[in-house]
Amino acid sequence: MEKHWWQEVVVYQIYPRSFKDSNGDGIGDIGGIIEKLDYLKTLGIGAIWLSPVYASPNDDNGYDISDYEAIMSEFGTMEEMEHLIAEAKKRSIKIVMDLVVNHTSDEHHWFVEAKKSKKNAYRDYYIWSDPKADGSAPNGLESTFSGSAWEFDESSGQYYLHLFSKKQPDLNWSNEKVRQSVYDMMNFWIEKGIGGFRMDVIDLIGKVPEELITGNGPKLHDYLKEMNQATFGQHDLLTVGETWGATPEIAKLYSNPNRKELSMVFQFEHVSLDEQPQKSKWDLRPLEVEQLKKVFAKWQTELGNEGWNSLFWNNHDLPRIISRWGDEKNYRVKSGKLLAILLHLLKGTPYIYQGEEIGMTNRAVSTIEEVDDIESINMYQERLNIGYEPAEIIQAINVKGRDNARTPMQWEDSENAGFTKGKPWLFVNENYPEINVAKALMNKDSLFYTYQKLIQLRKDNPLVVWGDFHLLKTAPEVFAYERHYEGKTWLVVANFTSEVNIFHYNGTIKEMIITNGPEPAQLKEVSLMPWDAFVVEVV
Ligand code: TEU
Ligand code: CA
Repeated sequence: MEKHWWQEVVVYQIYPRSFKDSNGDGIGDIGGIIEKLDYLKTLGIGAIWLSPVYASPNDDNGYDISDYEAIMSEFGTMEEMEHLIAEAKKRSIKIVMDLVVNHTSDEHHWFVEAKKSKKNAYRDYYIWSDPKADGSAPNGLESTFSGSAWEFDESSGQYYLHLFSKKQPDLNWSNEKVRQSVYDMMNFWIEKGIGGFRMDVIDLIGKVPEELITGNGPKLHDYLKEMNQATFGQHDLLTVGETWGATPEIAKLYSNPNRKELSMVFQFEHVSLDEQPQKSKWDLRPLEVEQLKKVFAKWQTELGNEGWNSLFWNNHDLPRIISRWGDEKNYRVKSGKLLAILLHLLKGTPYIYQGEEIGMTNRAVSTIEEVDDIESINMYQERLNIGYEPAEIIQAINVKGRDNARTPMQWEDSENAGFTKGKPWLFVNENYPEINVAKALMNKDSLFYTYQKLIQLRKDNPLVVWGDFHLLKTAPEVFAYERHYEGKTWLVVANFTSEVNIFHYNGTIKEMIITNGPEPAQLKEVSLMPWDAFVVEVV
């Protein structure tokens, strides 16, 4: 298998609105990112996935794009964007752009035109349908952000499709002109020297709404092959598809190098394990570590040489992992280190979400007025209408709501965590005097340095990138596996609980690689304290 740079790096995701404000308006911006490039260089990452920075009315914080070739004025200018790409490059960091092409904003000029009349040249850029005989929506498709996925347009008497908010009309990918327009736009960015694309809900572009098919439609992979040929195929770019519905079989369709589609996909099977099956993300159940092991092992082994994994705990849509599956109260740093070690020793490209490297946590709200995220706000209204208690809904938002990940980055213990000199657009987590970058950098035992060391291990040891994975049979809450490469074996042991466990292994320690505390003298019988994690080379 041919080797690529994107298999060897660690990627850092920036949510620009919340990263660093450079001009005091309370909103993170490109200038702020440039200021912090040296920090990211110190961490050791090789690429930044930048959540959308394009012109947008911000109905969904930039995931509703009104001009793909312009920068959101709150974030800066195209010159600054080019400057960011250049400054990152000086530090050997590539910029991976978010590509949101399942839908545009309703304020994109394509949609403004399309709405004008049924005969408009852009009408067919979107998905329109006549009402049913009684005037109701064409069918029962639902929006991820609650309610029907169809919105009635008075002036033309037709409905348009929006799988997200009604300000995010879905593009019609069966229209060749839509596809060509998207490819032209992608080439515009490739020419600017970017490192790749993270493709927002890319599994939806092959939808067949009249058959109620949204994900994994029949033409999906034809479109991706065509896109590859027309855009990034000739350049060695990182392309990662966001694919909520992927199984390992499906992931191979996207990422098998022979098929010339994408580098890899984000799969979400592991992050759905604390949700009740067949229900929504808001309906919770406890995580079983046994299941987590099973899911990771499946993905680690089944892709083989016919695909590539992406590895992540967090992103801008998910709650903070330490609050979710670690022990925030009693073992914040230690459980954070375990989660980092466990994930970064797996095979695939790891992604760090801003603030994860210092162990940022969820921030609870008490009322819906404190919430910014459209998904949470719409769900609140929907559940109120069907009789849920407000307190119950707020509880679900505090556990799973997207704002948990979007509170401003905590840089220092000065006011507003050093994120802004103005009024932050979203509340700063009150724990910033304790949890912040400045403090982490001063403490050699901080979580930050565990992440830094894990990134360095990946650079220094081909085993971390290329080694095979083998899950070990252990106590249910002990997650242990081996990596094998060219005659070497590394053993990874993680006690994924606040309880004590015993671990047995047939082999001897050759070298200590990394630990969050314990340095076992032998492996025959190891007493694992809460959240102990270590990696050793064994013989
Ligand atoms: O997310 C896709 C998506 O389906 C999410 O809304 C997800 O279902 C939900 O947050 C579960 O936690 C992508 C982007 O990552 C998200 O930020 C956008 O809102 C969405 O697409 C629409 O562009
Ligand atoms: Ca700003």
